[in-house]
Amino acid sequence: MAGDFITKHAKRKNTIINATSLLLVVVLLLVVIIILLVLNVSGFNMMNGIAGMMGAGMFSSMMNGGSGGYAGMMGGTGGSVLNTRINISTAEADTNKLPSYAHAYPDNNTVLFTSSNITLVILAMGAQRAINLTRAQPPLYDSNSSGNAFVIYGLIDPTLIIPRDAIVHVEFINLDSSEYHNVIMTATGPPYQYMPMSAMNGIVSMMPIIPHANYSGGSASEYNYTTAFANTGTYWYICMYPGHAQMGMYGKIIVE
Ligand SMILES: [Cu+2]
Repeated sequence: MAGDFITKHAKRKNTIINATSLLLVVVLLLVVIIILLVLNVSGFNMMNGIAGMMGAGMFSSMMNGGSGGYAGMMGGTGGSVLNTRINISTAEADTNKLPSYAHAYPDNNTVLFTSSNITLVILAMGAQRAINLTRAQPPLYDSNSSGNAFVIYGLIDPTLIIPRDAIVHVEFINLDSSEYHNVIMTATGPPYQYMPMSAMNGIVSMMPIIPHANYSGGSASEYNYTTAFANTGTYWYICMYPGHAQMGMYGKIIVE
């Protein structure tokens, strides 16, 4: 009888200790979560943090498999590099350096490429900044001044005409002062949802979402990759950051 009592008492004491340590763990976890939230709110934009994680972690490692490149997996030529020390004024000047094999037609917002080896400089920024920089007009679907845009050889979200099987060296530079961007190429056209996952159907090339430029330091993030279109037809270049393609951050590619 006495033994039974001692065992019961010990068990009860154990339960109390277990409950106390569980409570301690929960409180500790809550404190950590609160600290993380406070850091997020004061330190940096939470969406950017999540998109950055999606970009650098999910897209890069899952899709690109490190340095091999998604284009390589898909039969393109692959290879990708992230450079975070591109000078902002150099990048702005690059958009007006039209290569000899590229012809820009502002009247119908089109850039025609006539080479089988193409360098495609793509800048990302706010739509109003794109207008100020190029003095060109965005397409109607991207004319909301609070939206975002691509600038390619002095035009805003132009239609690109590219020969089939041409090797396309994409030099993507994020010139935005506050938003993350990327550029992917896909056979799926608009409309796009807030999370533009439909673009994964017919995907041609993929890259991480990269950080905005640092204007006080004068530098921007650049990401280079190489791709190719094996079939003629209509494709699209779009930004995968949540909401951007939905608001018009995309353009058409005609492969012929
Ligand atoms: Cu974007």
